[in-house]
Amino acid sequence: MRLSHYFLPTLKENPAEAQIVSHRLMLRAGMIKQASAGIYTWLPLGFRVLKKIEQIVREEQDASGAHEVLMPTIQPADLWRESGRYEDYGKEMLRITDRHQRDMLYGPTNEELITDIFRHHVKSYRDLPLNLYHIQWKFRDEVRPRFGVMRGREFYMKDAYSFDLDYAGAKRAYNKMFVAYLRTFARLGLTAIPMAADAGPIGGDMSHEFLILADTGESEVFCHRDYLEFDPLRETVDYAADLEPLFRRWTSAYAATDDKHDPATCPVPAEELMEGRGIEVGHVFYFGDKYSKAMGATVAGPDGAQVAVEMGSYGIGVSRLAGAIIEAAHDDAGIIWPDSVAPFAVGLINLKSGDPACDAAAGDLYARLAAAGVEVLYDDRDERAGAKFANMDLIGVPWQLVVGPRGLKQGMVELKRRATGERHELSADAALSRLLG
Ligand code: 5CA
Repeated sequence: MRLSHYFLPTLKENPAEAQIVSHRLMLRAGMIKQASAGIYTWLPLGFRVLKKIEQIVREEQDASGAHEVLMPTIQPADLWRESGRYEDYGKEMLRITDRHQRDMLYGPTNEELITDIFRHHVKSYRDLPLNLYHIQWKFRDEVRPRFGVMRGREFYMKDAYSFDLDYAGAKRAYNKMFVAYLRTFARLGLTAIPMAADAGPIGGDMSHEFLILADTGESEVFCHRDYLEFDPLRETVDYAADLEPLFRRWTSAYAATDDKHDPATCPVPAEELMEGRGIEVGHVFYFGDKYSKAMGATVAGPDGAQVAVEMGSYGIGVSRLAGAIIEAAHDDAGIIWPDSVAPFAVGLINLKSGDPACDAAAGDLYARLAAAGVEVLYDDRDERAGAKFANMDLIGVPWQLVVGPRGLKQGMVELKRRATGERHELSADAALSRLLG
């Protein structure tokens, strides 16, 4: 992508309305634009990141055996009357009346809709286990939308719903999602800590939230240092195997949010306890037959008797993750994207656009990287070098490849790693093989 042809409306000044660093940087880097409180447009750079996050989430859901569907954003109120949540959900639910005076709503979550799909199509235990997920916009009319995409009113969520015949099956489904979550967050460059949690308006008997540590997190967390050493990507996972040992291992160390933490009973000695703030990026729930019973989602069991299925639901805040990753990875100059979600892999800077030698060398590098399938943002604008460097640092592209007249005379270009600031002067060919290798 040539920057001269792109739409990257960066801001020089810090926007006054942004209280936390991720919100500030997302606005400054031209990733998002507020449409109304807690409702955002994703501009081209932000949209690229959102899609990358979504794709990693999708790959790990697929690997765990879940099947993707796409449910609508607008749901009929009657389904929620069946579960009893239509009144309970309160003011967070955006209620809509259509032209026929039918009560509709913009879905804040999809337990009812998916249970309706299930009861319509699945009649026998032989069709279980089943896990269906989708990645869709949700609306919750939050009292205090804030922190940009971190607590929005409209937000993008992956939610999965599992159906099993009995508790043992439901726990297997829960474990699969649990492991898939740890892998997902690790691939996004995050250390996510699973913590036993309350089920809130989703309801149920077992629940874990996944938090990443960041100073601007909304909850206070306490956990054993060991969590920082865990590496969910170290081993490959066989989803057909019993994952209970893995689940136990990952929940064996102490972790608690402030509502559950009691210094008097905490088993971890002070020197091994980490105390900080956390951002909730995922939440998993097991709630048994709460919805299946209320909505008549039963299957014929092996003995022919009707059984209300055991369910769980599993959410990941896809749009929140864009902000959360920035909270975890930035410096004074801007964002530092992990390679896995970076909007571009390489930022190519031409220090003297219009100079025939620079244009030819940068143009050649651009073409060769593009031919190799590398996503490059080529700053070919007629701008000062300082402005180009600052811009590339701000938007956080992992590698910067700099072509300037002085270096070219020696046959050299410069390669800089955004995360470490490490720079190397090398030939264009050597730079290419570093980037392609
Ligand atoms: N039905 C269940 C699981 S599918 C559910 O809705 N769970 S949730 O309420 O915990 O939401 C799932 C995830 O969505 C949260 O972990 C969080 O990462 C994200 N999320 C929730 N509310 C917001 C919000 N207002 N803005 C951005 N992300 C949010």
